[in-house]
Amino acid sequence: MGKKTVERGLFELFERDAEMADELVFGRRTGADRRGFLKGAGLASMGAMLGASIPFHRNMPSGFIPVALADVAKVEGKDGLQLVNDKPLNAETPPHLLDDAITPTARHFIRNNGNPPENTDPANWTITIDGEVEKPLKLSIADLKKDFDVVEQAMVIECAGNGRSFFDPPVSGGQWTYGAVGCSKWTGVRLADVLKAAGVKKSAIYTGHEGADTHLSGDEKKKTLSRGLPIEKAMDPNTLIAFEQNGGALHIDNGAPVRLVASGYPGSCSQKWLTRVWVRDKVHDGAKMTGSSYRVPNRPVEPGEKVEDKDYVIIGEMPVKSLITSPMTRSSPSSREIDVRGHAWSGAHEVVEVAVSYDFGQTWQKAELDKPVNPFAWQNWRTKITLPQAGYYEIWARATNDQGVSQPHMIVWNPKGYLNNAMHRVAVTVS
Ligand SMILES: Nc1nc2c(c(=O)[nH]1)N[C@H]1C(S)=C(S)[C@@H](COP(=O)(O)O)O[C@H]1N2
Ligand SMILES: [Mo]
Repeated sequence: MGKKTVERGLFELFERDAEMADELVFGRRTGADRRGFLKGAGLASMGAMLGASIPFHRNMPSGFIPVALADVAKVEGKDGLQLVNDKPLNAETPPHLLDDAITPTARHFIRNNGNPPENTDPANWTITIDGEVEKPLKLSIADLKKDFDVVEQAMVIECAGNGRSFFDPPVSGGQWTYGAVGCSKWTGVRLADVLKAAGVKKSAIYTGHEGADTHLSGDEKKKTLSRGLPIEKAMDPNTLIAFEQNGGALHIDNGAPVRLVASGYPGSCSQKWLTRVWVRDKVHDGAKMTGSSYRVPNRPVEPGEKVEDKDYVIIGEMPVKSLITSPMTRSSPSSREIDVRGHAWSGAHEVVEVAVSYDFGQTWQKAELDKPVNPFAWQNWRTKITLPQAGYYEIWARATNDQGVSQPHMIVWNPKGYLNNAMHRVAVTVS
């Protein structure tokens, strides 16, 4: 951690966290068209809209939009998502709207790096499988359905940058709070079955994925994002080529008509608008595979410290995490007996315990925890707490996985703001 951060101590970090969460839910909601203006707005105009000066404005990355001025994203087929960025479209789901066991399509977050393709007619779509294979394939969606086992499973997709807005000092990139995560039901075929049909050569060690989205600049030669998977993860029977979301079509911004779902890895590995799986004999080097993209230093670093390229590692499995979806933060439940519930997940591992605290971590109460409905689904949990007297409380949740690994109190700072799995905290007042 940076010196400054350590000196400020635990509670100051926490305070910022709680404030940002509160503003996310209760912040002023302005018209979507103000957003473009906001991105270019000077300090004085932002201050005027907030009704206050911004003492720490020097810590705000360029293009940063104060969460108190965030908008509800007006996207057809989506419900209540908060806009994180408009170009490319990034929108997250406030925790209390993620209460369902399975995330409805309308509430699945959106993380686009470019513009979705214009023509997404499933009848004309093809996916090419080539590279280190015996027999390259070109498959339509009808071919996928006809030639391979069709399976359906609930799986978590979480952006590696979820929680980035809580980094201190701040880092550039989408200022996600809690809601760049969802667990929809995905129907499709196993990527492994398709790769086996193509005949994976011994030389294969990685996949490289391509999608039909276009670069924001309009330059057709530029790729938005092309990530890949270690061959073992690509061959995992739970890695799917999915053509249905919750029993219907995929939402256009979730990759219609067809996408990869490689749950347990950063969301970026789940290529949307999938057109090609290129099997490679080296680690894929497509757009956002190198540099500091989806990579973290192999050791804790000071903010601002220079990290050599060889000291970066590609993010693999995502960490253990949980979310409190009820009560909603900064609410005032009518009783001191409160039903607390949410979800927990941990890469490829099972969560074995979720505990809840309402006394700032002094004591913990175990929640009732469901088994995952299938591998890579999040696990629902619930418990009832009885707050001892009137006043302000924070409800904290902490998940522990089957390796004995729990969520931390604090973020391990890294240059791009990835992998924040600090405990979720929700504020309530009771009388
Ligand atoms: N083709 C393509 N696939 C993509 C992306 C993208 O910009 N283009 N974004 C990735 C990232 S960074 C994430 S976190 C997930 C988000 O999936 P969602 O938008 O369906 O929630 O999609 C991934 N797949
Ligand atoms: Mo992401």
